[in-house]
Amino acid sequence: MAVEQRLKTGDGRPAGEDAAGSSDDSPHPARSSFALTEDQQLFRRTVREFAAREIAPVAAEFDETEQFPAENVRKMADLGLMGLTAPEAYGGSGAGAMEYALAMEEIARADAAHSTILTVNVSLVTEPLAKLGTEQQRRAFLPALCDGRMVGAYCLSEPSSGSDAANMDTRATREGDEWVINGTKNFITNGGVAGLYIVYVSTEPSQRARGVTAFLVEADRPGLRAGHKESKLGIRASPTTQIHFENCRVPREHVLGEENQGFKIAMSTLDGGRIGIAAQAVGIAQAAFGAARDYAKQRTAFGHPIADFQGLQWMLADMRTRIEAARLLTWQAAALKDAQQPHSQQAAMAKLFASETAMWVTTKSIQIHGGYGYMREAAVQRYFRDAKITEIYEGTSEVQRLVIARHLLRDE
Ligand code: COS
Repeated sequence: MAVEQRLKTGDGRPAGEDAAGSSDDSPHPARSSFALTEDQQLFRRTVREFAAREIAPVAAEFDETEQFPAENVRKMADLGLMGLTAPEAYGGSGAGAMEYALAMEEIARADAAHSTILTVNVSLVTEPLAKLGTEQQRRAFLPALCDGRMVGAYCLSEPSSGSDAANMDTRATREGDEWVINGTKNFITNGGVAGLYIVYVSTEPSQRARGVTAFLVEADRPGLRAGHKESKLGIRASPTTQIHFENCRVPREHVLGEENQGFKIAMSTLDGGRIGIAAQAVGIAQAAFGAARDYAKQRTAFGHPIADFQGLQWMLADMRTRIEAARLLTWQAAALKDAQQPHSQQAAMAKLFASETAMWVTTKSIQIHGGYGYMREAAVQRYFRDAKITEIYEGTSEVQRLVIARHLLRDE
């Protein structure tokens, strides 16, 4: 509650709104400084302390058992994180994308799986609901999504379509005032534990991307069924399942936004989500860097701490430099979003660079740990496994490059 209170009593200005000046070097200049405000520093410290106290000590155990950390999700909600960017009128904390990036980094630094549960709830569910939902839809779902009574899930991918998201087989047909959904969604984070699913469905198949509609579907609606939980390489405390729809009837009032505009909703939602994944990757990389630095200072070889050797020093220097660059790209994308400027390309750049940084840094961190880093009891092997997904979900690195290339060829 303390954080929520502080967020609400802050100056209320989204982080990007103090943006000033511009640089000829960037197609989308947002701000001239990335110094955090006092409120943001306090917020970051509070989330860091919370994550170190409540999440880090249990991260390995939840990874091992693959259990959903329900109690910690409620604690994140009590802190105002589950509804971090949702309006206060619906139980949210009313914060901006910058605070969201700070929170994602700190939670991911303690445990990436917790941050995955968080990012889906915030970016992929509460944000489009708050932005496009009717008053009735917001009142029905946002308070419970913000206070931890339920988590949300985002259903876009299918067994035969991931990167080519518009190529979906799940169909909805109109019957009177209802839509009837049939099909299967794949790799759904929070699957089986979510209370609300935002489901992207083809309603005009011949129109491809222009014939997709977004639906709000409650977990207990007849015809919706979660499949078996996937066993994954990393982020194992975050459940991933298929979601099956078998003649699942949904009232017309559960359409989110306009009919046949769902693909744009899905894509613009991912623009925000990719900032969250970038921040998550920075958090994982930061954790791996910290572990490597501490180990290098205490491990001796040839009569010295290994940190005395220049080869290691250069590795640590490169790790720190890449992390800092990834963080700044992430903050730039967040600041653009807060300033309500286009941020699709910058979010893609941030996710691309931060996820590849996380993979690179976690690999180097294991190298610095030597054989100890390869052992299951070493935290760094979990960071390495968790990092990989950031190059894949919410758009692979190849899709991020495609998005960036389309923008630079079209806009410049
Ligand atoms: N915001 C708003 N609208 C967008 C948009 C965005 N970021 N990106 C695309 N659109 C719109 C386009 O403007 C176009 O609208 P019109 O039909 O009015 O022209 C429509 O959406 C279709 O866009 P496009 O032609 O670019 O679609 P493509 O089928 O070529 O797909 C990619 C583009 C590959 C970028 C998209 O499918 C994608 O992001 N795939 C990855 C999906 C993903 O991240 N999956 C992970 C799921 S969560 S784990």
